[in-house]
Amino acid sequence: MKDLVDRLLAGDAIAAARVMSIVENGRPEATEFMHALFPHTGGGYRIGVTGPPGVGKSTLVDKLALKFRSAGSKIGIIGVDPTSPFSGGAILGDRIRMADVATDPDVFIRSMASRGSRGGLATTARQVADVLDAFGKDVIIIETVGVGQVELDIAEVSDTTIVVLVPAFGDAVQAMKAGLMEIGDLFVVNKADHDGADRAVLEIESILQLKAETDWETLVLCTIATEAGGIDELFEAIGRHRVFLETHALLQDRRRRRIESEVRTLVETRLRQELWGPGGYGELSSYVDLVVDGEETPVSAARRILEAKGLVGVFGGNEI
Ligand SMILES: Nc1nc2c(ncn2[C@@H]2O[C@H](COP(=O)(O)OP(=O)(O)OP(=O)(O)O)[C@@H](O)[C@H]2O)c(=O)[nH]1
Ligand SMILES: [Mg+2]
Repeated sequence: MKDLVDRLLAGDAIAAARVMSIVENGRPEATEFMHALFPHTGGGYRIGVTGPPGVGKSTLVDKLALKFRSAGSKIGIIGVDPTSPFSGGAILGDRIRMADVATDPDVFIRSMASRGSRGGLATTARQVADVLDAFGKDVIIIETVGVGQVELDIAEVSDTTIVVLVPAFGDAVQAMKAGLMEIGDLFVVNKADHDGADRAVLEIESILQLKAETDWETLVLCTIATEAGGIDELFEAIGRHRVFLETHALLQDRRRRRIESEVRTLVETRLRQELWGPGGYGELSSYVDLVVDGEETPVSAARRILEAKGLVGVFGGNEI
Protein backbone atom coordinates (compact mmCIF):
# COMPACT_ATOMS: atom_id res chain seq x y z
CA MET A 1 0.00 0.00 0.00
CA LYS A 2 2.73 2.45 0.94
CA ASP A 3 4.36 1.93 -2.42
CA LEU A 4 1.12 2.80 -4.22
CA VAL A 5 0.62 5.90 -2.06
CA ASP A 6 4.21 7.04 -2.62
CA ARG A 7 3.88 6.57 -6.36
CA LEU A 8 0.59 8.50 -6.39
CA LEU A 9 2.11 11.35 -4.41
CA ALA A 10 5.05 11.39 -6.81
CA GLY A 11 2.62 11.93 -9.69
CA ASP A 12 2.26 8.42 -11.09
CA ALA A 13 -1.09 8.39 -12.92
CA ILE A 14 -1.32 4.60 -13.02
CA ALA A 15 -0.98 4.44 -9.24
CA ALA A 16 -3.62 7.17 -8.90
CA ALA A 17 -6.03 5.24 -11.13
CA ARG A 18 -5.49 2.09 -9.08
CA VAL A 19 -6.20 3.86 -5.82
CA MET A 20 -9.36 5.35 -7.35
CA SER A 21 -10.53 1.88 -8.38
CA ILE A 22 -9.99 0.61 -4.86
CA VAL A 23 -11.98 3.51 -3.44
CA GLU A 24 -14.74 3.25 -6.04
CA ASN A 25 -15.19 -0.44 -5.51
CA GLY A 26 -15.45 0.05 -1.77
CA ARG A 27 -12.64 -2.42 -1.10
CA PRO A 28 -11.79 -2.85 2.60
CA GLU A 29 -8.33 -1.28 2.23
CA ALA A 30 -9.91 1.90 0.80
CA THR A 31 -10.12 3.46 4.26
CA GLU A 32 -6.38 2.92 4.78
CA PHE A 33 -5.68 4.74 1.53
CA MET A 34 -7.98 7.62 2.47
CA HIS A 35 -6.20 7.80 5.82
CA ALA A 36 -2.77 7.93 4.22
CA LEU A 37 -3.80 10.51 1.62
CA PHE A 38 -5.72 12.92 3.84
CA PRO A 39 -2.69 14.96 4.98
CA HIS A 40 -1.98 15.68 1.32
CA THR A 41 -5.45 17.04 0.54
CA GLY A 42 -6.90 20.51 0.90
CA GLY A 43 -5.26 22.24 -2.04
CA GLY A 44 -7.72 21.30 -4.77
CA TYR A 45 -10.59 23.67 -5.54
CA ARG A 46 -13.77 21.70 -6.30
CA ILE A 47 -16.26 22.74 -8.93
CA GLY A 48 -19.53 20.86 -9.39
CA VAL A 49 -21.22 21.01 -12.80
CA THR A 50 -24.73 19.68 -12.83
CA GLY A 51 -27.97 19.88 -14.79
CA PRO A 52 -30.37 17.84 -16.89
CA PRO A 53 -29.08 15.27 -19.42
CA GLY A 54 -27.67 16.53 -22.68
CA VAL A 55 -27.47 20.25 -21.86
CA GLY A 56 -23.77 20.31 -22.75
CA LYS A 57 -22.12 19.77 -19.37
CA SER A 58 -19.24 17.67 -20.68
CA THR A 59 -18.59 20.07 -23.56
CA LEU A 60 -18.58 22.93 -21.08
CA VAL A 61 -16.27 21.08 -18.68
CA ASP A 62 -13.87 20.39 -21.53
CA LYS A 63 -13.66 24.07 -22.48
CA LEU A 64 -13.48 25.17 -18.87
CA ALA A 65 -10.67 22.70 -18.18
CA LEU A 66 -8.80 24.07 -21.18
CA LYS A 67 -9.16 27.56 -19.76
CA PHE A 68 -7.88 26.48 -16.34
CA ARG A 69 -4.98 24.71 -18.05
CA SER A 70 -3.99 27.89 -19.85
CA ALA A 71 -3.95 29.56 -16.44
CA GLY A 72 -1.47 26.89 -15.32
CA SER A 73 -3.74 24.74 -13.14
CA LYS A 74 -3.60 20.97 -13.07
CA ILE A 75 -7.05 19.49 -13.53
CA GLY A 76 -8.97 16.45 -12.34
CA ILE A 77 -12.34 15.71 -13.90
CA ILE A 78 -14.85 13.30 -12.41
CA GLY A 79 -17.84 12.33 -14.52
CA VAL A 80 -20.57 10.85 -12.34
CA ASP A 81 -23.31 9.00 -14.19
CA PRO A 82 -25.81 7.37 -11.84
CA THR A 83 -27.68 5.91 -14.79
CA SER A 84 -24.73 3.99 -16.20
CA PRO A 85 -23.76 0.52 -15.01
CA PHE A 86 -20.25 0.99 -16.38
CA SER A 87 -17.44 2.46 -14.38
CA GLY A 88 -13.67 2.61 -14.40
CA GLY A 89 -11.29 4.87 -16.18
CA ALA A 90 -12.87 5.30 -19.55
CA ILE A 91 -16.42 5.99 -20.52
CA LEU A 92 -15.65 6.57 -24.15
CA GLY A 93 -18.26 9.28 -24.71
CA ASP A 94 -16.81 11.52 -22.02
CA ARG A 95 -13.39 11.24 -23.58
CA ILE A 96 -14.71 12.16 -26.99
CA ARG A 97 -16.67 15.13 -25.64
CA MET A 98 -13.63 16.25 -23.69
CA ALA A 99 -11.37 15.93 -26.70
CA ASP A 100 -9.58 19.19 -26.02
CA VAL A 101 -8.11 17.98 -22.77
CA ALA A 102 -8.37 14.17 -22.93
CA THR A 103 -4.77 13.70 -24.02
CA ASP A 104 -3.23 16.36 -21.76
CA PRO A 105 -1.11 14.60 -19.09
CA ASP A 106 -2.02 17.31 -16.59
CA VAL A 107 -5.71 16.52 -16.96
CA PHE A 108 -6.93 13.37 -15.29
CA ILE A 109 -10.41 12.22 -16.33
CA ARG A 110 -12.27 9.66 -14.27
CA SER A 111 -15.74 8.35 -15.06
CA MET A 112 -17.82 6.88 -12.28
CA ALA A 113 -21.05 4.93 -12.42
CA SER A 114 -23.36 3.37 -9.90
CA ARG A 115 -21.53 0.06 -9.75
CA GLY A 116 -19.70 -0.66 -6.57
CA SER A 117 -20.27 2.60 -4.75
CA ARG A 118 -21.80 1.19 -1.62
CA GLY A 119 -21.51 4.29 0.48
CA GLY A 120 -23.50 6.27 -2.10
CA LEU A 121 -22.28 7.89 -5.26
CA ALA A 122 -21.76 11.31 -3.71
CA THR A 123 -19.59 9.84 -0.96
CA THR A 124 -17.52 7.92 -3.48
CA ALA A 125 -17.20 11.03 -5.65
CA ARG A 126 -15.95 12.97 -2.65
CA GLN A 127 -13.35 10.31 -1.93
CA VAL A 128 -12.22 10.19 -5.55
CA ALA A 129 -11.96 14.00 -5.42
CA ASP A 130 -9.77 13.62 -2.34
CA VAL A 131 -7.54 11.19 -4.21
CA LEU A 132 -7.22 13.69 -7.09
CA ASP A 133 -6.51 16.42 -4.56
CA ALA A 134 -3.69 14.39 -2.99
CA PHE A 135 -2.51 13.58 -6.52
CA GLY A 136 -1.80 17.30 -6.87
CA LYS A 137 -4.72 18.57 -8.90
CA ASP A 138 -5.38 22.28 -8.32
CA VAL A 139 -8.90 22.22 -9.71
CA ILE A 140 -11.26 19.27 -9.56
CA ILE A 141 -14.39 19.42 -11.70
CA ILE A 142 -17.20 17.02 -10.90
CA GLU A 143 -19.89 16.55 -13.56
CA THR A 144 -23.12 14.82 -12.59
CA VAL A 145 -25.73 13.57 -15.02
CA GLY A 146 -29.42 13.26 -14.43
CA VAL A 147 -31.84 14.90 -12.09
CA GLY A 148 -32.12 13.53 -8.64
CA GLN A 149 -30.63 13.15 -5.24
CA VAL A 150 -27.10 12.39 -6.42
CA GLU A 151 -27.08 15.70 -8.23
CA LEU A 152 -28.15 17.54 -5.11
CA ASP A 153 -25.71 15.64 -2.89
CA ILE A 154 -22.87 16.56 -5.21
CA ALA A 155 -23.30 20.20 -4.21
CA GLU A 156 -22.06 19.17 -0.78
CA VAL A 157 -18.86 17.97 -2.41
CA SER A 158 -18.20 21.21 -4.31
CA ASP A 159 -16.88 24.63 -3.44
CA THR A 160 -18.60 26.22 -6.43
CA THR A 161 -21.67 24.57 -7.91
CA ILE A 162 -22.63 25.43 -11.50
CA VAL A 163 -26.12 24.51 -12.71
CA VAL A 164 -26.32 24.19 -16.49
CA LEU A 165 -29.62 24.63 -18.33
CA VAL A 166 -30.60 25.26 -21.94
CA PRO A 167 -32.99 27.81 -23.45
CA ALA A 168 -36.04 25.57 -23.33
CA PHE A 169 -39.32 26.99 -22.17
CA GLY A 170 -40.11 25.94 -18.62
CA ASP A 171 -36.65 24.46 -18.04
CA ALA A 172 -35.93 26.81 -15.18
CA VAL A 173 -39.23 25.94 -13.50
CA GLN A 174 -38.43 22.24 -13.78
CA ALA A 175 -34.97 22.84 -12.37
CA MET A 176 -36.46 24.74 -9.48
CA LYS A 177 -38.86 21.88 -8.74
CA ALA A 178 -35.93 19.48 -8.74
CA GLY A 179 -34.18 21.57 -6.10
CA LEU A 180 -31.43 22.83 -8.41
CA MET A 181 -32.13 26.49 -7.74
CA GLU A 182 -31.03 26.08 -4.14
CA ILE A 183 -27.69 24.50 -4.91
CA GLY A 184 -26.44 26.68 -7.77
CA ASP A 185 -23.81 29.33 -7.04
CA LEU A 186 -23.66 30.07 -10.76
CA PHE A 187 -26.21 29.36 -13.46
CA VAL A 188 -25.32 28.80 -17.07
CA VAL A 189 -27.71 28.91 -19.99
CA ASN A 190 -25.74 26.83 -22.48
CA LYS A 191 -26.61 26.42 -26.18
CA ALA A 192 -27.14 30.16 -26.28
CA ASP A 193 -26.89 29.81 -30.06
CA HIS A 194 -30.46 28.48 -29.84
CA ASP A 195 -33.44 30.81 -29.60
CA GLY A 196 -34.70 31.99 -26.26
CA ALA A 197 -31.44 32.26 -24.29
CA ASP A 198 -32.20 35.79 -23.11
CA ARG A 199 -35.67 34.78 -22.05
CA ALA A 200 -34.24 31.78 -20.15
CA VAL A 201 -31.83 34.07 -18.29
CA LEU A 202 -34.74 36.31 -17.23
CA GLU A 203 -36.77 33.29 -16.20
CA ILE A 204 -33.94 31.96 -14.02
CA GLU A 205 -33.28 35.39 -12.54
CA SER A 206 -36.92 35.82 -11.60
CA ILE A 207 -36.98 32.41 -9.92
CA LEU A 208 -33.76 33.22 -8.09
CA GLN A 209 -35.50 36.24 -6.57
CA LEU A 210 -37.50 33.75 -4.52
CA LYS A 211 -34.34 32.32 -3.01
CA ALA A 212 -33.47 33.35 0.51
CA GLU A 213 -31.13 36.33 0.31
CA THR A 214 -27.45 35.63 0.84
CA ASP A 215 -24.32 37.75 0.56
CA TRP A 216 -23.43 36.01 -2.68
CA GLU A 217 -25.50 37.24 -5.57
CA THR A 218 -26.04 34.22 -7.81
CA LEU A 219 -24.91 34.94 -11.36
CA VAL A 220 -26.62 33.78 -14.53
CA LEU A 221 -24.44 33.52 -17.64
CA CYS A 222 -24.87 32.43 -21.25
CA THR A 223 -22.46 30.07 -23.01
CA ILE A 224 -22.06 28.33 -26.33
CA ALA A 225 -19.87 25.49 -25.11
CA THR A 226 -19.21 24.03 -28.56
CA GLU A 227 -17.52 27.29 -29.59
CA ALA A 228 -16.11 28.12 -26.14
CA GLY A 229 -18.42 31.16 -26.15
CA GLY A 230 -18.81 32.73 -22.72
CA ILE A 231 -16.16 30.48 -21.17
CA ASP A 232 -13.89 33.40 -20.22
CA GLU A 233 -16.82 35.01 -18.37
CA LEU A 234 -17.65 31.73 -16.63
CA PHE A 235 -14.01 31.26 -15.64
CA GLU A 236 -13.99 34.77 -14.24
CA ALA A 237 -17.27 34.21 -12.35
CA ILE A 238 -15.86 31.06 -10.73
CA GLY A 239 -12.84 33.12 -9.64
CA ARG A 240 -15.14 35.72 -8.12
CA HIS A 241 -17.12 33.09 -6.23
CA ARG A 242 -13.89 31.59 -4.95
CA VAL A 243 -12.69 34.98 -3.71
CA PHE A 244 -16.10 35.50 -2.10
CA LEU A 245 -15.83 32.17 -0.25
CA GLU A 246 -12.29 32.95 0.84
CA THR A 247 -13.04 36.44 2.09
CA HIS A 248 -16.06 35.25 4.06
CA ALA A 249 -14.22 32.26 5.53
CA LEU A 250 -16.75 30.02 3.80
CA LEU A 251 -14.17 27.86 2.08
CA GLN A 252 -13.03 26.48 5.43
CA ASP A 253 -16.70 26.10 6.30
CA ARG A 254 -17.38 23.95 3.26
CA ARG A 255 -14.27 21.90 3.88
CA ARG A 256 -15.38 21.39 7.46
CA ARG A 257 -18.80 20.20 6.33
CA ARG A 258 -17.19 17.73 3.95
CA ILE A 259 -14.99 16.36 6.72
CA GLU A 260 -18.00 16.06 9.01
CA SER A 261 -19.89 14.13 6.39
CA GLU A 262 -16.86 11.91 5.75
CA VAL A 263 -16.42 11.05 9.42
CA ARG A 264 -20.13 10.38 9.78
CA THR A 265 -20.17 8.11 6.73
CA LEU A 266 -17.18 6.17 8.03
CA VAL A 267 -18.77 5.64 11.43
CA GLU A 268 -22.13 4.65 9.95
CA THR A 269 -20.60 2.30 7.41
CA ARG A 270 -18.52 0.64 10.09
CA LEU A 271 -21.52 0.29 12.42
CA ARG A 272 -23.61 -1.17 9.63
CA GLN A 273 -20.89 -3.72 8.92
CA GLU A 274 -20.65 -4.48 12.61
CA LEU A 275 -24.40 -5.01 12.91
CA TRP A 276 -25.29 -6.69 9.65
CA GLY A 277 -21.91 -7.91 8.41
CA PRO A 278 -21.17 -11.57 7.63
CA GLY A 279 -23.70 -13.67 9.57
CA GLY A 280 -25.48 -10.58 10.89
CA TYR A 281 -28.61 -11.01 8.85
CA GLY A 282 -28.95 -14.62 10.05
CA GLU A 283 -28.90 -13.30 13.57
CA LEU A 284 -31.50 -10.69 12.67
CA SER A 285 -33.70 -13.34 11.18
CA SER A 286 -33.71 -15.39 14.40
CA TYR A 287 -34.82 -12.29 16.34
CA VAL A 288 -37.55 -11.65 13.78
CA ASP A 289 -38.74 -15.22 14.37
CA LEU A 290 -39.03 -14.44 18.08
CA VAL A 291 -41.15 -11.37 17.34
CA VAL A 292 -43.36 -13.32 14.93
CA ASP A 293 -43.84 -16.01 17.60
CA GLY A 294 -44.93 -13.36 20.08
CA GLU A 295 -41.94 -13.75 22.39
CA GLU A 296 -40.39 -10.37 21.68
CA THR A 297 -41.58 -7.02 20.35
CA PRO A 298 -39.63 -5.27 17.57
CA VAL A 299 -38.35 -2.85 20.21
CA SER A 300 -37.14 -5.51 22.60
CA ALA A 301 -35.61 -7.48 19.71
CA ALA A 302 -33.73 -4.39 18.56
CA ARG A 303 -32.51 -3.80 22.08
CA ARG A 304 -31.28 -7.37 22.41
CA ILE A 305 -29.37 -7.11 19.16
CA LEU A 306 -27.70 -3.89 20.34
CA GLU A 307 -27.03 -5.46 23.73
CA ALA A 308 -25.34 -8.42 22.09
CA LYS A 309 -23.09 -5.95 20.24
CA GLY A 310 -22.32 -3.97 23.37
CA LEU A 311 -24.21 -0.96 22.01
CA VAL A 312 -27.18 -0.93 24.34
CA GLY A 313 -26.47 2.47 25.79
CA VAL A 314 -27.21 4.13 22.48
CA PHE A 315 -30.82 2.99 22.26
CA GLY A 316 -33.76 4.10 24.36
CA GLY A 317 -32.06 4.01 27.74
CA ASN A 318 -32.43 0.89 29.84
CA GLU A 319 -36.13 1.00 30.54
CA ILE A 320 -37.33 -1.19 27.69
N1 LIG B 1 -25.86 23.97 -30.41
C1 LIG B 1 -25.13 23.68 -29.35
N2 LIG B 1 -24.89 22.40 -29.05
C2 LIG B 1 -24.15 22.13 -27.96
C3 LIG B 1 -23.63 23.16 -27.14
N3 LIG B 1 -22.95 22.58 -26.12
C4 LIG B 1 -23.05 21.25 -26.30
N4 LIG B 1 -23.77 20.98 -27.41
C5 LIG B 1 -24.08 19.65 -27.96
O1 LIG B 1 -25.02 19.03 -27.09
C6 LIG B 1 -24.80 17.61 -27.08
C7 LIG B 1 -24.67 17.13 -25.65
O2 LIG B 1 -23.46 17.64 -25.11
P1 LIG B 1 -22.76 17.01 -23.84
O3 LIG B 1 -21.62 17.89 -23.53
O4 LIG B 1 -22.50 15.59 -24.03
O5 LIG B 1 -23.92 17.20 -22.79
P2 LIG B 1 -23.99 16.61 -21.31
O6 LIG B 1 -24.84 17.55 -20.54
O7 LIG B 1 -22.63 16.34 -20.80
O8 LIG B 1 -24.75 15.25 -21.56
P3 LIG B 1 -24.91 14.06 -20.50
O9 LIG B 1 -23.62 13.90 -19.78
O10 LIG B 1 -25.28 12.89 -21.36
O11 LIG B 1 -26.04 14.49 -19.61
C8 LIG B 1 -23.57 17.36 -27.92
O12 LIG B 1 -24.00 16.97 -29.21
C9 LIG B 1 -22.89 18.71 -27.97
O13 LIG B 1 -22.12 18.91 -29.12
C10 LIG B 1 -23.91 24.52 -27.49
O14 LIG B 1 -23.50 25.47 -26.83
N5 LIG B 1 -24.66 24.71 -28.60
MG1 LIG C 1 -21.80 14.57 -19.93
